[in-house]
Amino acid sequence: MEKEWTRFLLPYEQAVSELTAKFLALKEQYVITKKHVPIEFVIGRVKPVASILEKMERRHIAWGELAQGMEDIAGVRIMCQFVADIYQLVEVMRQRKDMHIIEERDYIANKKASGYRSYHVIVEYPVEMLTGRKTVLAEIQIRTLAMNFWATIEHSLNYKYQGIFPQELKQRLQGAAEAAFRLDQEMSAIREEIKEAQEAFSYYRHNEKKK
Ligand code: 0O2
Repeated sequence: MEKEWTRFLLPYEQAVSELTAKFLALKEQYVITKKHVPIEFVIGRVKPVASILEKMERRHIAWGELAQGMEDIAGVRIMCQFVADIYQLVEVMRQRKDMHIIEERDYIANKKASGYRSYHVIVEYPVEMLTGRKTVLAEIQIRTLAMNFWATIEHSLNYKYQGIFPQELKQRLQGAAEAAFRLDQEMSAIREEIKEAQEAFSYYRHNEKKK
């Protein structure tokens, strides 16, 4: 059985490492433009077998339906500074020819009941295997640093409470999610002000030189 899992997960391992490398390469391309870099860091993982089995049971997914029925066996997470960076990256992904978006879930515009915010993009991604091309599904989660901070804490608490949070903790987490989102909004507003100030300053310098 262990061997079967290893064989099944191999293309997913490859997809995660290729996608992670591609988003890091994209970051490098932004870096050399000397403009704002919309990617802070990138991580990837293949879902552990125990989590796959748990989700198969919860969602009633049969072994034969696994490849199509579970979209997040290959998972990549991209962290950004600003909310606008997330939408910029989604637009970049829409233009790419090496991955095909089949679904987008905007949990920023439509936050989850838990308070969770993030942008999920499900892609079909082809990997070249010894036996030929195999297309797998991968979930790309794009979030700000503040959203990631919240999700990481909530995820570990979820593990501790097995998804059944005491009411007070649930409310505090929802409150913390809103605080994280206000921080994102505040940082975006400050960024816009800085941009405006910089533009005004370079306009002033330009006109001063002409005098
Ligand atoms: P892990 O360890 O990240 O793999 P479901 O998986 O049934 O909850 P669905 O519809 O398959 O949901 O996919 P969805 O909701 O688009 O995204 C699932 C993944 O998003 C989760 O994977 C988490 O990574 C993240 N996520 C979704 N909702 C929450 C939430 O309320 N809190 C946190 N912290 N993360 C969330 P896994 O499998 O739960 O975990």
